[in-house]
Amino acid sequence: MNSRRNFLGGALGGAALSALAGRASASSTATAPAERVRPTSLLGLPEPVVQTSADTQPPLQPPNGRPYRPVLTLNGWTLPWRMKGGVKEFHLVAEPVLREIAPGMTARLWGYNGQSPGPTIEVVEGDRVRLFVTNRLPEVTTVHWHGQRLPAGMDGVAGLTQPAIPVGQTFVYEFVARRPGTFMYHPHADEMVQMAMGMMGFWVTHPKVRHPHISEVDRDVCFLLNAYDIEPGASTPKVNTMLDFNLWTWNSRAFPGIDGIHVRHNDRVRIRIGNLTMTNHPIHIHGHEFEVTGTDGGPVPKSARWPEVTTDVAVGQMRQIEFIADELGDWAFHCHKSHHTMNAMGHNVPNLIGVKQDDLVRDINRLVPGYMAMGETGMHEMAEMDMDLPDNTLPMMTGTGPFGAIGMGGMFTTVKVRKDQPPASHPDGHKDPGWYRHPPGTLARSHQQGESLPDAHRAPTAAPDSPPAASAVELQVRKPGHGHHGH
Ligand SMILES: [Cu+2]
Repeated sequence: MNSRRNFLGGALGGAALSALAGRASASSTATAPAERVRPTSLLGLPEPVVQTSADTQPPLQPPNGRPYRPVLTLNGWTLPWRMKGGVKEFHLVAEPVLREIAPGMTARLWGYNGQSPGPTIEVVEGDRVRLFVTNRLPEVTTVHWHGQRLPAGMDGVAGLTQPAIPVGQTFVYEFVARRPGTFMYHPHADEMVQMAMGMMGFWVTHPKVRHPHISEVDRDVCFLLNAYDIEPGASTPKVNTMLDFNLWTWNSRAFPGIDGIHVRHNDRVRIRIGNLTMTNHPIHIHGHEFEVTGTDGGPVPKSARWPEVTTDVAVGQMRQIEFIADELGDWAFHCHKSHHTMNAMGHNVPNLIGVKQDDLVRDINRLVPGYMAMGETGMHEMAEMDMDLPDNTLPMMTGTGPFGAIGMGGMFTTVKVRKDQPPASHPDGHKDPGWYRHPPGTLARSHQQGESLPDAHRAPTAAPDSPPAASAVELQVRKPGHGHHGH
């Protein structure tokens, strides 16, 4: 999963990135934050820090101010600040960015400081925060600080609470982070376009002192849910799409581009999730139960929590879930809408289960180049074959595990629980431990011939043994990727 480390060495390297953002050549180091000098008009402001890598960066240990235990942003990073006269000063730069969605596909998005989503902002309850926002987009923008208590004039709604930030200008927001919790930021100016292009970021306010409803955890991970509509072969999202998105991402990454969550056995794990897509996402974990311990409204009192294995994160909501990782293994963690664990080209494919196709697909391909049909027995075989795809296009189902094709894309990753995983504070605390080694006798296996087998019982009204004849199935030929179906 780490082949993308060479991303900046490739064709879409620093030159393309800086040409897009209009600045000097990017750092050749993909794993370290690259700092650059800005034009003189920005002198006196905290130097903006730019991240050029889509890798998960180590948590930012606070160098000053009130202490806290930092979060890990999945395939993201935390924005450093400057302390000035007791105020935490951050500098966000809204700008076009190149974002690798997964190895093999890079999107032209809008974001902040070199990435979409923008960097996570971490502060402590009671901190006075000053945020400089420089607009390097081709149109006006604002930043709305979703969920915060603040003076109305700092709320970032263009036209309502402030004039929009003109192209090339810098605005200053300042307020006290009054309550601890899980928040996000995004524009409130041309927001349909700007959020469809990827403008959003995470915000965590840590508690100042121990809070009765906020547990101390061993791991604290966060990411945003986002969705894009990028035609196969293209790289810029269509911004007018309301329903028919084809790329379902966490922090603008699709599996297998989403890093795993690697934890130590019996760690208390908190995962914070925010939804800035146009639909809800039931987030599901395998092997464990969790509780929702907070929302963007604040921490949930312990008496109001209940156990779940799936929680719906509706549009514009944030959920923080917590569990004890007490089951060893590699556990799937994903959105439970099955279309959301697929990449582009997953729609408008006719259902041909039970239809003998033989050479039909090859024949149709002579008439309709790029035609692809669901397999006669289902679609799993598509996860296992190498198909000819347009450039810059992810396979619909992808990812390989120790037992073969995983057949997942989109909003999917794994939580790996290991006895020997280093603690989160260790430099290798998040490193991928590799695939789980199942103890003998704990793995589903093939039933051997000669072993006794119980009789299979059927309900008395069981369906007939054979599916309807092929002639009864209407065959429709459609080129994938074109059509108007929602899902
Ligand atoms: Cu979903």
